Amino acid sequence: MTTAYVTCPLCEATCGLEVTLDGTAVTGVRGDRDDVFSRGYVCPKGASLGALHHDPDRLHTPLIRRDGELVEASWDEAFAEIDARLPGLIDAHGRDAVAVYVGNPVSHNVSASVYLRALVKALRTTNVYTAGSVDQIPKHYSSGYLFGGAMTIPVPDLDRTEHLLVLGANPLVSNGSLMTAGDVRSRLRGIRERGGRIVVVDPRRTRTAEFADEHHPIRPGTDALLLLAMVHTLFAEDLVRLGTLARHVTGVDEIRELATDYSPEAVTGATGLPAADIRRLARELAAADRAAVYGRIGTTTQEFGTLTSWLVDVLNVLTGHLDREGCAMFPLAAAGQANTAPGKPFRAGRRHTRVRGLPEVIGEVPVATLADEIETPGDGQVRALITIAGNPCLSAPNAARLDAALADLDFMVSIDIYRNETTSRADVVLPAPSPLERPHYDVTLYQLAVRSVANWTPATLDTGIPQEWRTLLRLSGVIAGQGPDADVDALDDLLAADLADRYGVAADESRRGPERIVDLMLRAGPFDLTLADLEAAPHGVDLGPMQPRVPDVLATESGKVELAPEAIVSDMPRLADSLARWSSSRSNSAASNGAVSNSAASNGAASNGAGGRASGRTTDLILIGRRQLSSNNSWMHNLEPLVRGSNRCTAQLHPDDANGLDLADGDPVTVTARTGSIDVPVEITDAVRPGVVSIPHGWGHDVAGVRTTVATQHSGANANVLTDDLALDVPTGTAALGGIPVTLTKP
Ligand SMILES: Nc1nc2c(c(=O)[nH]1)N[C@H]1C(S)=C(S)[C@@H](COP(=O)(O)OP(=O)(O)OC[C@H]3O[C@@H](n4cnc5c(=O)[nH]c(N)nc54)[C@H](O)[C@@H]3O)O[C@H]1N2
Ligand SMILES: Nc1nc2c(c(=O)[nH]1)N[C@H]1C(S)=C(S)[C@@H](COP(=O)(O)OP(=O)(O)OC[C@H]3O[C@@H](n4cnc5c(=O)[nH]c(N)nc54)[C@H](O)[C@@H]3O)O[C@H]1N2
Ligand code: SF4
Ligand SMILES: [Mo]
Repeated sequence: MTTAYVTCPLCEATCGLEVTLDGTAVTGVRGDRDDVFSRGYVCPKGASLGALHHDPDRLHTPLIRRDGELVEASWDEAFAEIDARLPGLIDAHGRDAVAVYVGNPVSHNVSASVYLRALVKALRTTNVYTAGSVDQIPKHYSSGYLFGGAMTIPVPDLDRTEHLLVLGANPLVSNGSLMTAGDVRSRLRGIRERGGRIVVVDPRRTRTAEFADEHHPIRPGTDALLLLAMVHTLFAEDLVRLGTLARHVTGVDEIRELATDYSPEAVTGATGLPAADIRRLARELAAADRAAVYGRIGTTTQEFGTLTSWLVDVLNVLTGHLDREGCAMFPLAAAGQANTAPGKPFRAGRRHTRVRGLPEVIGEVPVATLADEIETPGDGQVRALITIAGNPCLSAPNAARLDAALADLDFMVSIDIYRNETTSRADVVLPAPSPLERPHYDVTLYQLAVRSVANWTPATLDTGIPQEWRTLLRLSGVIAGQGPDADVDALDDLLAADLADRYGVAADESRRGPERIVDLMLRAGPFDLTLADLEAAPHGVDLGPMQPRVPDVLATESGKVELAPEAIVSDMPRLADSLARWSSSRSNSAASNGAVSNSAASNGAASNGAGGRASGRTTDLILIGRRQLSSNNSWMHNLEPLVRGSNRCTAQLHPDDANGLDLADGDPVTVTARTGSIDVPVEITDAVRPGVVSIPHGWGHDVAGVRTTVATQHSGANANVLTDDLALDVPTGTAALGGIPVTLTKP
């Protein structure tokens, strides 16, 4: 029997876990009570790391498509196949003919995230897509223009704050996002135990909302209006106090001007929140000494993702709650913190996509247009796709269209641990090691952590699957014309030398792969650590709470916080239009006699002008998503312990809306949107706001060709058949996955 201490790579919380093994069999996974950050916390997913490792459906051998079927092959055969097909395709059609899609787990995988750079560099394609464009890109964009760096994202100082205003986030289920906090539950409890307040704005009464002091069930997609009305109130009531930050901020007068028309009364109809409550939210935020406004997925994957993300921080600045203890602060990671050295000011839209002209942001383009780029002939048409740790057939908007488009590709390669809804479409599938088979250090997420911590995890097990960095370098070698057997170690030396040069430290030549890279990042980092220091500290190293970082952290042209950048403010007319449309649709609608809380009038549909309407056996509603404690986006449904009980794919519906359709709990219902329709059972609950239907994403596993036995038995339906590839946050092209108008029909 042995024990290993590992950092869980499954979500952003970076919990420390204690794994017990009998030889190579994992016999138990529990929270590591001595972990400096998570102090013993573990969630159902983390506890399933052993089950994941031993899942018989996990891939161990490459697959190659022969006569239409994926069959097992050796690594040499797989790379020979790639070498036979990919370089020729690039020669014939150019660099942009190959697209890359990078999925969420890459952010939690140092091997993949660092070495992906080599692949993208070798490819030199502009068609780089990531899960970021169905996630956090609006926050990179707003932070980039406000503070100068895409990773200069303020996070709430959870352990010291006394007032937390949460919009569109459910940390008690998601365990925190763009806010890395091991054991977020205890940290939130701490706020209340200190006598502080937690206020949640969410169309659904989530676990976090239930736990909070207050919940405001906002109409989806109207957060920017709420936040502007709060800004309006601050100016109207002379509550703007920048404090010591004042000399580092420009644009305050422009903000006052922009908020003029957005009084609480002006937005109350659209948001569904009483004007008196909006005023009170603004006053209480201003009055709190230590406070932070925080927004997540509900604020980024919506029609006004950029404006909302921006206004979250505008409020933090105007109330003096940026860069101060207990407020929204800039983290400092021990390794790789992107904003420690002065860089060029952030700029997006340096190029645009071929078909729809959507902007590049942080070197990526929106996955909402990947199908367009595959389907539309012409110079630069995407003919090959490489996916790494992604499942866009379940995670991207208008998923059915994307799935169909994949069949038009000339060649597709996937690196994954499963043969899933996306990788089953590939011509070559390359297995990646399970989380317990690879070393881990969370280079990405520690940059967003509420405390500076560092924890290194060596690989616990080895089943012979090559490390992902080796696979990525070998693939880079093929693309660089070095054939199927490139000297991976030589490529690794080059990459390490390049990084050592950039960071100004010498690489430790006794190490290689991610070990060497993390070591040099640590040594170049602000805490002067080495990998050996972390190897000697299996429960992690705590490096203290966040510290003020302004002005050094700012990298804008002016060197200040630029509160009203043109690249963001230019989206304001779209918001004004939506407010005007909402007001006119409401006054024209038969159901608009004042009541905003009944389902017929509360649909809002600000984006399409339709009034909420129940007629016969159909009703029009607004779709939002829902994260589930035992799900991990699309990919852990193959583990029996995680698909038991309440972890089901249902359409949550308010009793008023269910009554209108004469639906009982558990009845099947057909949900139809512009892009398609799905059948799901209804779950009647007053937790969702009237006029809103909530369906979780990541389900829909009954697809031919997959090898996920358990998931297929618990299939559920694919919510992204309903989300619309045309519904975008315009400045960034990020998909508006929430706020989609749908029709429910009782079959
Ligand atoms: N258990 C579990 N944990 C996860 C994941 C998982 O799948 N399962 N996924 C991980 C990933 S990839 C991410 S990005 C994070 C996300 O982390 P969170 O953002 O905290 O997760 P969600 O539960 O999606 O919370 C979004 C909330 O926004 C609300 N919402 C929807 N539309 C609107 C709107 O227009 N306005 C407002 N104010 N609210 C709205 C939803 O009702 C929902 O409660 O979670 C991570 N953690
Ligand atoms: N409707 C709706 N859609 C959404 C969302 C929503 O809230 N609502 N949320 C969006 C968000 S926030 C996100 S992040 C995306 C996620 O979208 P994706 O990243 O496209 O999908 P995942 O479900 O995370 O799939 C991850 C894949 O990586 C594989 N994998 C796991 N670990 C590894 C590894 O170490 N190496 C390799 N090579 N593969 C690995 C898994 O088997 C799985 O196939 O979904 C988005 N889609
Ligand atoms: S909360 Fe996240 S990091 Fe912690 S055990 Fe669960 S999945 Fe792993
Ligand atoms: Mo995400």
